[in-house]
Amino acid sequence: MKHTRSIEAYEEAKKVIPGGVDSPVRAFGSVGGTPPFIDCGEGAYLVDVDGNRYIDYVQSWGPLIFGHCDPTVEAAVIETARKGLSFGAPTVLETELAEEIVSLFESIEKVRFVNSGTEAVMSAIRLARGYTGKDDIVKFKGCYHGHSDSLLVQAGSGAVTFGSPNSPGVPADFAKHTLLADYNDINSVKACFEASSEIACVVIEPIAGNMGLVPADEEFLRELRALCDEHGALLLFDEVMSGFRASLTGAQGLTDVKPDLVTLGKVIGGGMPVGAFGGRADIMAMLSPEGPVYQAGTLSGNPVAMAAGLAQIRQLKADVAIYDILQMRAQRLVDGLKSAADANDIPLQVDVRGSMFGFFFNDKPVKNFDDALNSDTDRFAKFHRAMLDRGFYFACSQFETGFISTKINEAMIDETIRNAHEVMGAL
Ligand code: KE4
Repeated sequence: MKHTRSIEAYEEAKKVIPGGVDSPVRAFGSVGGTPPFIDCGEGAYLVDVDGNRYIDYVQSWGPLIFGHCDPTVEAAVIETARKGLSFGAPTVLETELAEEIVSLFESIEKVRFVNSGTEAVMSAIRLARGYTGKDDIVKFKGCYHGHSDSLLVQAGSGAVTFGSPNSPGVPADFAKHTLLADYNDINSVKACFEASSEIACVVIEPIAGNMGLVPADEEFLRELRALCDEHGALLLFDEVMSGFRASLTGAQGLTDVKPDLVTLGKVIGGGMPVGAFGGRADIMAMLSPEGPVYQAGTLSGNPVAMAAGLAQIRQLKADVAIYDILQMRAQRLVDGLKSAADANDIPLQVDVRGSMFGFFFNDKPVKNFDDALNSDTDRFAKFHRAMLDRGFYFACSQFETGFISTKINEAMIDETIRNAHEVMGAL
């Protein structure tokens, strides 16, 4: 593959954009090499500025469940854009998308739209703090909830559960209100509740997708629910990634545990900038202008973005069997990767949840972030680069999740597996 134009584009970008990218993971820092600059998408494919075509297993990190340039989504965007791009005033499109979400998520009685997953989680946490009158929150090591200050924290030293900043610019006074627990470890959550009587909410990805794919154990979620009830803390499911990806009703559709608040994003925007937070009506009633908790946004509920999200959600609702097909294809892919690894004595852990898939170059099952960190990231980087050079675009980090879109068919998956066998042989 030739990458002349991407290399040039990257140099130009770095002159005016920090790191040449508008989101750090796109710089390929953990896999090396020049990130392909994309010219266009075509169904299952990405096409870069050098004309190289890739089967896209990232789909903009989850939003594009129908692949690129889906005709239904595209038509909705064009038709809506022709009526105006933004009004800063209410439109019925916002109500329509809110009604779709409320009708699907039992735990969401009311919902508000924002412009990103970060904004959704940041706002939901402020709402939880406002509703409970408490300042502390609990998050899990390895879970990512966007880049708002309270969530850019890491575990303090030793057994200390209180957070310390993991980025310059986050005041220690903010970070100390965030307590860290270990995913799938209820005792570490109990330790947080022993360390603080001021916990407003526990925020969790019920299917973690930002340390690689690591689902929460059902029993763990049940115990988490009980602990929150016991201590008067709210349970916030961050389903920005798993919502409409793990099932039509996200991770909630796969467990009987119901959260108090939910955040959504990605698929509900159809590729346009949309996030959302919602939950129990009594909690959402605290939000301005009804209640005292302030939250706002110039482009929140943007009509073009709403139209794109509606076009995706309505297609999904109209044909729920899509999820069985996506899950079967995800399973076909990871089973193929596993057989390729086994044939070359390479330890590989694989997992699937709906249209989400993950694989770790690791000889043990991955249940939390410490396990994930034991993965062979060098081997992952070699695999990623070799597959990219053969036209297969996987997430550019061991600590990310892959996705299947409706445009990725079995022949494409089998082609991917054939190439993986050759690549694994050279690892
Ligand atoms: P955004 O602000 O990036 O729209 O959403 C933040 C967010 C919140 N919650 C979860 C569970 C998420 O996965 C995300 C964002 N996901 C990453 C992909 N792992 C976005 C990719 C990027 O940072 O460029």
